[in-house]
Amino acid sequence: MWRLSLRRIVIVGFSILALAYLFQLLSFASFSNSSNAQDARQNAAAKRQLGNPPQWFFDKTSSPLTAASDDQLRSLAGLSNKERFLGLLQPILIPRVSGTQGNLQVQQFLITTLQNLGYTIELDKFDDSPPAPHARRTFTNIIATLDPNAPRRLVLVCHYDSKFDSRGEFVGATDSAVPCAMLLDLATALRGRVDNRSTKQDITLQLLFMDGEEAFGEWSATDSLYGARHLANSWSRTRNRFAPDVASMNELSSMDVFVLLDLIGTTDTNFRNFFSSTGDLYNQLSKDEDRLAQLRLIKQWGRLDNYFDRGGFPVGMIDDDHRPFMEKGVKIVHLISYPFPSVWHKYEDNIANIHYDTVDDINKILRVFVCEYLSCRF
Ligand code: 1BN
Ligand code: ZN
Repeated sequence: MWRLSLRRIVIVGFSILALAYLFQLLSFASFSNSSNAQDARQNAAAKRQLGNPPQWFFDKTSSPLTAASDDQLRSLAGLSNKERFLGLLQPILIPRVSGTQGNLQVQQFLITTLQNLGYTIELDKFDDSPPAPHARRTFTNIIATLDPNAPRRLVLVCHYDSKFDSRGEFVGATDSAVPCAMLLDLATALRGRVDNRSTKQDITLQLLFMDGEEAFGEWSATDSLYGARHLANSWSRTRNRFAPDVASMNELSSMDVFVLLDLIGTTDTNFRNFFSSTGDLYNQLSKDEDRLAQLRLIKQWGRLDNYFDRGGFPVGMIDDDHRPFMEKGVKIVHLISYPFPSVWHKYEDNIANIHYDTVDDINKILRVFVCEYLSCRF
């Protein structure tokens, strides 16, 4: 009698458990079905509202970061070459005020170097008038794209003009000859690893060399950011070439993120997170710094802290070439040293105050970040 009821209890118990499991499976399936169906309905509504953008436009919402392995970090760090970097910096390190012969000379150097690296070049040329007594002049933004047939772009940016000074001697090493040389160095070091679009996504590398960032007199809305204002306006008015039938999409829709480098190269280089919308990317840069430091692949010479401040919360914004793009909805990472280097807008912002080991550390961090974003070949 006792044995029988025990068997019954066991059978009934198992049956209850099996039923409960079955019920859970069924309810989960119907829940995920209904949430999938809900997602699909919402996506379809968003698509209709935007005029049916292509899939790559929706893929942009998640950053395609794949962590590099330790061996990959070693291999990327090993691509540094001091002579190569200085060879790329030296031709830029001359007075190059917009509309002058020096500016034209640097333009030609950038274009030739990038063409030799396999980039497709577009020039955004326009005339504008700085305040008197400065004459009306031509400004030229240089757009270099690795694979012009890829619809999405990881965009790295510097300004190649230098600030006007009455002596005609200011060379702006940190502002922004070094950042521009860093972009050329990155393109050289990663040649053959990011030949064309990423293997995982429809995404490529685009480098922007902006003209007319500097004010000729006092920094103001009309006397500054000549190139950035023109290019952001022009791209916001141009239908996206990868979605020509979608009225809501313009050339800016192809930018995953606009990463601006400025005021880099002295020992007092420090970055901060200015934008919560790109906090994940800033954190990745900061993680890359940590991993390179742990593997002793960067020097962090004489520093008590990291290059990438871990303060957590974003601090107020600094006006720069990103603003016209940001105001049109482009996501921004602003890699500008803050506080500004002590040589900022002084004649001492020259090669004597550039610290190669600092620049090289940041070159390595950027190389790793770009490879993680674009899934480099190794
Ligand atoms: C950066 C380098 N800037 C100029 N040269 C931008 C800037 C704008 C810096 C306003 C300080 C104030
Ligand atoms: Zn400046």
